[in-house]
Amino acid sequence: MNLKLKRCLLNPLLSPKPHHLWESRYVFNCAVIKRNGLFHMIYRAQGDDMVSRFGYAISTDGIKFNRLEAPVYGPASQWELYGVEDPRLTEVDGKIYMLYTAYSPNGVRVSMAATEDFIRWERFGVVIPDVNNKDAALFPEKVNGKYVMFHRIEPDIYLAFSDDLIHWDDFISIAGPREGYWDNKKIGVGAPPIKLDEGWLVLYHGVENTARPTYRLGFMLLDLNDPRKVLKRSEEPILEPEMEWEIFGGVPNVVFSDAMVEHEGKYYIYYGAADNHIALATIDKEVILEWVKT
Ligand code: BMA
Repeated sequence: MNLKLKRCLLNPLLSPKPHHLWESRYVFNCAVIKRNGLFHMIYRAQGDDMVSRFGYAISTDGIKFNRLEAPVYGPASQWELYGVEDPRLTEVDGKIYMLYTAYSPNGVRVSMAATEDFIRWERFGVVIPDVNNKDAALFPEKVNGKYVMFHRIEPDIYLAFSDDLIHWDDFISIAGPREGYWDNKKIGVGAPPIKLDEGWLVLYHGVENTARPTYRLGFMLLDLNDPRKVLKRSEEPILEPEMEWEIFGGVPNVVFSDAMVEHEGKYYIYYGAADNHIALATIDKEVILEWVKT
């Protein structure tokens, strides 16, 4: 079965803006959520100071985005001295939550914020202390009475569970690198999961252990009632660096996604290309449904 994503012909969708100091060098990994018929994108950007901040862009068709002049989110604590990275957005109980990586001389930590308008944010700070951790994404609803989050303690994808979204425990590794595969070094979750009748559809990235690590994308399917169980995992990558702007850039040979949105019978997968641009690739929902059923 061909699970390969199709690139949008207008790629890359967003690139750095030389006259915006905060996004003059790189724009890349982004979260996207569809709400009231609009696509809202929170994207990672770096300017001359190389500190990561988040910009906000909005679109009616998921392809042409308008961005704000100024970032909407930036470092605000000791944990964020080097910046805020790789946002992932999930609507839970009618509220929009963002999990992201706080980066500082003391390491990387999973942090959380919430918003109603993508511009004003309520900050909760670090939610998983004590351990270097990133690639976090919230499930859109409770599973068996608990909130659930993906996170990554190298090299595996983990889950954590919570009663209140603030205190997290029961860390458990659910999947790791596969020897002899394109994801043999480390893996991390991509977008927040999408609920299907057959299970949770999860986009993830895998890193290959080569001199210059290559980042590619794949799918997993997790059990609906017990997401600790991996039911399926794509054998081949669904997207890998092939275009010039995916192979060359801030960090070469990287496709890295934080966002998957259902739209008009397709999944729209937004990704950072070579840590330099934002691009879009899609797959028909029917193809996914066929894959999960076989
Ligand atoms: C990861 C993250 C991503 C980045 C990727 C490739 O560790 O920091 O933000 O896209 O590396 O450089």
